[in-house]
Amino acid sequence: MTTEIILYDLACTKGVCFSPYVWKVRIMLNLKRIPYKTIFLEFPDIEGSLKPLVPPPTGDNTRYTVPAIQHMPSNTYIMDSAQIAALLEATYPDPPVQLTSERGRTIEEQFGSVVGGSLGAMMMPREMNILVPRAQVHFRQTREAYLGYKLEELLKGPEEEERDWSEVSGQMSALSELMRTNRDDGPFVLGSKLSLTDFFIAGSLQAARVMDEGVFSRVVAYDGFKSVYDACSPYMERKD
Ligand SMILES: N[C@@H](CCC(=O)N[C@@H](CS)C(=O)NCC(=O)O)C(=O)O
Repeated sequence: MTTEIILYDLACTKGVCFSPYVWKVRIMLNLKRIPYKTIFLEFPDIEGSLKPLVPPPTGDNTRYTVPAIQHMPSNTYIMDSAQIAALLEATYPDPPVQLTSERGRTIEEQFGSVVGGSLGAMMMPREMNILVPRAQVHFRQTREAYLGYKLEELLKGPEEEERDWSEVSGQMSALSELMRTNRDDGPFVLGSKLSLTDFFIAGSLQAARVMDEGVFSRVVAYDGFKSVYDACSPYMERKD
């Protein structure tokens, strides 16, 4: 089969996709059976590799980021998961994926607020562990610049982490319930309809799984998360 898409992904020492944003696109490619090849980029190589290829970041996006794709038939290069998803949906409409929805937006916002707090902080030092040394240097410099303190300060002992998990349990349960609103129609957040929100949630869980199986197990203990992850699993078999 002729390659239709080149997918620029984020490298890690395990040689598999772990970025939730790239997973959004990769699940679409796997689901729609679009022939693609992956180019994994280390963090410090993203800007240098993409700058000559894709239009500069606009609006809220100020950085060069993965995912980016080359759509070979039209020789189009684009960056940003939402824009890529829109191109894929317009070009390969079968099977259909709902790109946006009111419920999806609410879920992504609430998920963002949990991950933006203690859970995200918990993952950052774990992410360092799956990067090659020069990517670790880049990760540390960029993250410490916006955090304003050393990454080591995020490292917590098991008891403190336990406390963080119990602090977010109310939010996680509420989010899980929200994801199961349409449970009678099917396993996805919109019931039987697949949407980009499912792919972002499943991709985020897969990211956690690559970094720390224990964190993954804690999140799939919530029904809503498990339902979406399991339903997307057939489209996550190809990881590279
Ligand atoms: N809004 C972007 C965000 C993508 C994003 O943040 N990607 C991260 C990897 S998970 C990245 O490329 N970061 C580059 C860096 O931190 O230098 C999208 O949805 O595509």
